[in-house]
Amino acid sequence: MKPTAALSLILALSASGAAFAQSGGAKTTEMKGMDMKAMPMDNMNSGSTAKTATHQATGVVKAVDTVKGTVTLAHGPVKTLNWPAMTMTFTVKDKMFFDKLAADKKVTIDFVKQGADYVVTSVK
Ligand SMILES: [Cu+2]
Repeated sequence: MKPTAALSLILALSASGAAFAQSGGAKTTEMKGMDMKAMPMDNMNSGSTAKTATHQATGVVKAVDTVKGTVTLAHGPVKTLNWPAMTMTFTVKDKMFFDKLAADKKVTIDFVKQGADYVVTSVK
């Protein structure tokens, strides 16, 4: 989870009542101890702090779906998002990128978070 997302979650929790405020110290510690690897990808989208930052990932293309406009990538760690290495699906809005995306090919992509999607903005 991004630090900003964790922070807003903590703020939301502590704002939700006196009961939380009293046990707030313990809750905060729990949040910080969360292991991101144990979290499904869906939960990574729960934060609402949608700041448009570009991230970069290098990995091997596992699958492309030109109809849905997606690419599945087994990528290495992404430090700007505190992501471990994983296999996940990115959204490809610009169909031109499919020229550079083929199964088993190693690529470096730039991507941004748009709503619940991670959208590819560049392929190298
Ligand atoms: Cu990922």
